[in-house]
Amino acid sequence: MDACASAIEIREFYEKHGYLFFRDLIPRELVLNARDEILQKYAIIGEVDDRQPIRMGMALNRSYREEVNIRALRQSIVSGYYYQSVSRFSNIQNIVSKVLDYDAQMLNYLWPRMIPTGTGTGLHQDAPFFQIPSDLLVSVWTPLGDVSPTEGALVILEGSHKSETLKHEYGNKDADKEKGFGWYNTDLEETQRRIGGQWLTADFNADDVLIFSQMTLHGAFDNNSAGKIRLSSDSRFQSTELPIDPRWAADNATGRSAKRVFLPQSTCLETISNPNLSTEFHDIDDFGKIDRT
Ligand SMILES: O=C(O)CCC(=O)C(=O)O
Repeated sequence: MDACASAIEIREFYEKHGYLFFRDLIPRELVLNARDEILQKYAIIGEVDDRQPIRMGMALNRSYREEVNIRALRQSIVSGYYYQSVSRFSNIQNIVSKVLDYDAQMLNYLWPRMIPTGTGTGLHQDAPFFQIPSDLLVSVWTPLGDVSPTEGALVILEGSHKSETLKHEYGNKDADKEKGFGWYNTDLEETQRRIGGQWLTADFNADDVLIFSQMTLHGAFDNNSAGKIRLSSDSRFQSTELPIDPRWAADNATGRSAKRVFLPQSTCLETISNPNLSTEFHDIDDFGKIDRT
C-alpha cells in the first residue's frame, strides 16, 4: 500500500482485508539504530554476542537474566531513544489516524520481541487481550531488522477479521477471565481449512510496517535461522477520543499485571516452542527478580 493513499482508500483496504502493509515507511537507519540499542541491552545480560557486530543479533546460549532486575531492564529497553523514535514515527501515527478516522495515539506499553531460534508465535487475535472495542484499537508490527519467513516473519490470515467462527471461538473472549487462555491454534493448514482465507507473509525489511485489526488472526513462523535473533516490536494505537486504560497508558504502564514482565528471552535455553508464553512473560518479585515460586 502507498503511504500517500487517501484515508478512504486506506480504510477500504483495511476493512476488506484486515491489514495494511507498507514498505519504506520508517527510515531504515533509524530502525537499525533501535535494533543496536536493544541488542546492546541483551548483550549486557549475556544473551547476545557482542564479539561480532551487535547488529547481526547473534544469540549466545547463556543468560544472566535470573540475576538482574528485569523490570528495570525492560524499562531501559522500552524507553530507549531510538526504540521510542521508531515506535512514535509520525508516518505510522498518520496512517493509523486514517484507519481510525480520528487522531491516533500510541499506547505507552510496548512489546519488543527477541525471538530465538526454534521459537515462533502461535496463531491468535489481539482482541481478547485488550477488551477495547476492536474497531478503536489497531495493532502495529514493526520488524527491527530484516526478517524473512525463515527467520520468523509474521503471518496473517487475510480476511479473518470477518470470521464469525473465530470471533465466537476466540476473538470475543476475555483473556483475563478464561483459565489458561493461550493461542487459538498453532497449525496454519488446519486453521485455514476451518476459517478459509489466504495466509500472507513477506520478506520484511527494516523499514516496513504491518498494521492489522484486533480481529485479524496472526502469528509468526518459528525462527529457523542459524542462531540469529528475530527482533521486532508490537505497538498499539487507539483513538484520542477514547479514554485510555492506565494499564497501557501510563509512563510506567505495566500491561495486564504489574507482577508479570514481558521480556522475551533471546536465547533458547530449553527446547521449547513457547506453548504457554513462558519465554515471554516472567513473574517477578518486588525487586524485579524472576520469581519461580
Ligand atoms: O512478533 C510476533 O511473534 C507476534 C506479534 C504479535 O502477536 C502482535 O503483534 O500482536
